Amino acid sequence: MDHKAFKDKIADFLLENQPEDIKAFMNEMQTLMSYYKCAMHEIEAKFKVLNEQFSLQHERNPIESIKTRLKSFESIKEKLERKGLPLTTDAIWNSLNDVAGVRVVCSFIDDIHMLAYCLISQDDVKLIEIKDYIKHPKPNGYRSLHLIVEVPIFLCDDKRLVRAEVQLRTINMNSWAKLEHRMRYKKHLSDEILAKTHDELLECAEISNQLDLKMQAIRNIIEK
Ligand code: 0O2
Repeated sequence: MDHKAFKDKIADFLLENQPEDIKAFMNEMQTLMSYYKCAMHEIEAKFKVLNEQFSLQHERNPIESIKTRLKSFESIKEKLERKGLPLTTDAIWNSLNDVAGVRVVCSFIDDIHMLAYCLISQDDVKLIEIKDYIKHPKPNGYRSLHLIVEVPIFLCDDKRLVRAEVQLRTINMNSWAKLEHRMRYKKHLSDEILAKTHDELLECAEISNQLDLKMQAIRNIIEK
């Protein structure tokens, strides 16, 4: 979405609501976003601990990088609209699981499943949903392991259970997804361009997967 379209969306939102409602909504949003931010940091810290422990035991780091992101207001609004839900903090809290996102990029495919298992085995982490786009890649070739998890965050006088989406991928899956995201994902491209690029991108995803499988096989030989 370009800058103008985004401004128009915000303007629509302001027109549809009374000033006092907007103020209350903005305050609630701020609180909600702070909960999501805390959950993201909790999960990031858990992965950092796992990486550290693994490097002590096995002298290598399974994690290449960890990125956290909060879903933008525009993207939250768009997703609620797509699901036919109102733009309220209740709808966000009850129906969106990916406002807080943590992306973990791993060296090898096996590390993805090992790290996912270590995370969801922790007794303060509740697994809500798994989408295994590695076992079942999307038709365009997209691969990643997605987990929706719920973690507690501890406030001064309260505790909240917050949901977040964790995406685990290899370096190769991440490179493909980043480029595909930049070029094609959610872009309003013509059917002709979509058809023309579909097979090429799928082929790139297959080549990238071959590379992951070969690297994993080499590592297995070395570690035996
Ligand atoms: P962005 O811009 O990355 O934040 P659901 O939550 O179940 O209602 P959703 O949101 O489609 O449905 O969930 P899914 O399938 O788990 O995908 C969520 C995220 O995975 C996306 O976030 C992307 O980050 C990534 N993703 C999924 N499919 C693709 C794909 O084909 N290509 C690329 N590059 N990334 C993909 P967002 O919020 O849609 O987008």
